[in-house]
Amino acid sequence: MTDLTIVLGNKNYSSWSLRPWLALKQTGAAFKEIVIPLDQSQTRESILRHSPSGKVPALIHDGRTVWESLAICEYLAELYPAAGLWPADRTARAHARAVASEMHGGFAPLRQHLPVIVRRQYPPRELPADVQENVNRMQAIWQDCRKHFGAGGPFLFGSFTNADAMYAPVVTRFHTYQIGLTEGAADYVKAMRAWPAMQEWAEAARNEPWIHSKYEPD
Ligand SMILES: N[C@@H](CCC(=O)N[C@@H](CS)C(=O)NCC(=O)O)C(=O)O
Repeated sequence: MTDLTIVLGNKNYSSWSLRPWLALKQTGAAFKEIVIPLDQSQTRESILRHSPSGKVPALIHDGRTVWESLAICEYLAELYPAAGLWPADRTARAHARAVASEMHGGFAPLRQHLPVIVRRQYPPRELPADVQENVNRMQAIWQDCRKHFGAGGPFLFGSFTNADAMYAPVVTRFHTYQIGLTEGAADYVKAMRAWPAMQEWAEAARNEPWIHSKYEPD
């Protein structure tokens, strides 16, 4: 039997952990989880026991370690080709990889200004211009993917792929901060939040004991 363990930050706050965890769920494989609470005195030491970068997530498969969320998603796509973690069509696949990389390397203003807090919802507020620009670009990406490649289902490329996994923490942020969205983007957020794996993650986040005042001040 395949020996798979994913090392994660706590689910309420760890945006990067959600991505490969969703991809792993999509493979249908059995796996173990190690959850390390973020921002505690022993966090770094605990993560370094599993991940050479000192960051989560990391995947441990048959004794080898893969770190960096996008690298883990790529690895899972290779390990489980039947899971369809990248679209089968080459053009769609190139597009999916581009939007996944754009997410992995970009959108710093949004990531800084709107931290992931899965279990909370806050009243809408005005966004700084650079954050609003990120929101607009993300909605444009989603609309473009849905229009050209999304006919087969509710996700960016029809069925669930690594591109959806990469944007999943944005979906939770848009919900948490009640960001005003176009109809198409709102539909996508709804479909993603209804996805059983997303619901399972949200439920686990709700039940976590750790509360960091840095993220949840009230
Ligand atoms: N580029 C990395 C980012 C990973 C990352 O920043 N993870 C955060 C948690 S969401 C972390 O490990 N923080 C712990 C720390 O910095 O001590 C990836 O894609 O996996």
